[in-house]
Amino acid sequence: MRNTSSIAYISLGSNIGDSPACMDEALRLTAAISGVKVAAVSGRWRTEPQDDKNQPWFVNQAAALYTGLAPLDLLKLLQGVENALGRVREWGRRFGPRTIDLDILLYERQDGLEQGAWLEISLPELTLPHPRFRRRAFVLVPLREVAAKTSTKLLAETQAALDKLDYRLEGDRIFQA
Ligand code: A4P
Ligand code: MG
Repeated sequence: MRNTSSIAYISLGSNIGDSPACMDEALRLTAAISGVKVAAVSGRWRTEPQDDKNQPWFVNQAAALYTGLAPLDLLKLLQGVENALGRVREWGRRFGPRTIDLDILLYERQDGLEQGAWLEISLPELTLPHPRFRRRAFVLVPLREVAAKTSTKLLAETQAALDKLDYRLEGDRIFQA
């Protein structure tokens, strides 16, 4: 599959209901998408809420996918997984609580000119690379774990981004003010 496909990195987050069960199910449904193979997953971290502080702590995880799907098709299918898991978007409240949030962080360019270069997209429904991930320890710490299994270049990138952040790890918890 690797030769005909790109690698995409996604972030999973949940802070309502049985978060580990939601994430198991989200990964199962993602792996069942035709044209997607889950290449690597991180461990699960308990993370301090960012942006909207007035909500429960999250469980966050990252995964690497091999996929031949175009980025917008992948996005739509991942939104289908969110909907299947009962994700209800609260009108007017961004960054708020959710059963499952699946974001695409990075999608490898397929032109083959530069190994490990990231596709740049700026559309209302899809921005790549994800515009906020480099300032979020809850994304970068799991992503670094996945990168250690898939890409030395991304491992260096995530470490460099984490070096600029004020955050703290305690067991499986990530604190970030
Ligand atoms: N969209 C644009 N670019 C992308 C992308 N790269 N991946 C669009 C996925 N979606 C993308 O997303 C809103 C719209 O973003 C979608 O219609 C999609 O077309 P959403 O999932 O409906 O809403 P959201 O999740 O509230 O917004 P968003 O922008 O995904 O929020 P974030 O940035 O994910 O923040 N704290 C901790 N500790 N852990 C968390 O997981 N998550 C958030 C949500 C806030 N604080 C958190 C966490
Ligand atoms: Mg989202």
